Amino acid sequence: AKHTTSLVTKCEIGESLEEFLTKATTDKALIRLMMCMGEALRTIAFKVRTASCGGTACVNSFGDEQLAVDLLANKLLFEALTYSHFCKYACSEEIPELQDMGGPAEGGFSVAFDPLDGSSIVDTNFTVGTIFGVWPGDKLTGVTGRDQVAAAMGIFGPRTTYVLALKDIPGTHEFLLLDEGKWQHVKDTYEIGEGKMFSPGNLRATFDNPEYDKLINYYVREKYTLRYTGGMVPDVNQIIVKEKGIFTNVASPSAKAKLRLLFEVAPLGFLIEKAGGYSSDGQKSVLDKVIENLDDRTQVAYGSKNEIIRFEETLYGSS
Ligand code: AFP
Repeated sequence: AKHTTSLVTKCEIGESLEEFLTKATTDKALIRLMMCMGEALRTIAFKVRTASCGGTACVNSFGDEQLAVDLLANKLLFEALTYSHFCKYACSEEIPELQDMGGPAEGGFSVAFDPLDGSSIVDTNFTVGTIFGVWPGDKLTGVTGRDQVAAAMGIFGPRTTYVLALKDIPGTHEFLLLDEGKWQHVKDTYEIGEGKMFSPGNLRATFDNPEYDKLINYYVREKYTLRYTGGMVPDVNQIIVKEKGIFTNVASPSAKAKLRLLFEVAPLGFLIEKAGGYSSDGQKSVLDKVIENLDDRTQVAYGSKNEIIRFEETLYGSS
């Protein structure tokens, strides 16, 4: 069952992205930034769709240049943020260093992004995506995921969608890219219920992490359905769309944590928790972890309340 609030009742399914954002927040700078990122996602979707793949890279032309699609996505996102005029610092997973985008610190934002997550599965034509988180002001370290004012992912699958959440309103909201280039509001998620579906990342860690091995065996024994693509964006998005399930990426001594807190884990944590789900690094919500360094890595799980309780108890419980 869905619950609505007065703000959300005003947001009608079928409306455009701009109509939605205008009703959702009074922050004009944030609206502009989210619209500009939408423009970049639209272009990235086209570039992914028309890339030619061979050897080790998928390339597409941009002006006179031939660029690998992940580098192209990186460039397009930096351009969109400059054009928004409200981005102070931006930082990409490709080069984890702060770039001054020229926007104001006061009233502006700093943005961290993974331009094309799953770049190793572009050639196989699996779904890939862009992830970004928006923080107020000029700080991307010494902050937590909970400080984000917005987070989003662009999903380049059979359909292109822009899935976003804003601090000001509940829910995680999905927009579909139409043929004419507009984003149309198609779905809201407010609750993640229970359901036996699992996405086990970094499975090699079960070799020397007996607790993770125990957790995976539980899913198998209980006949959970396996749904895992190896792309974090589609794997996490399915929890939001199906409103059930669990995604895990657990570390071990020989298979260290690989996912980045700033560029991937915190923005997706914001989307999941706004959708009514839960997140954990094994002990606490990933949104409560202080981002010490731009390149911090962490293990993570996203899912329903009971799945996250089971995850924490199996990994770190006393019994
Ligand atoms: P690439 O961008 O190198 O393809 O990595 C994708 C990713 O970071 C994330 O999207 C997946 O959840 C994770 O890697 C998959 O890791 P496993 O190989 O351990 O499943």
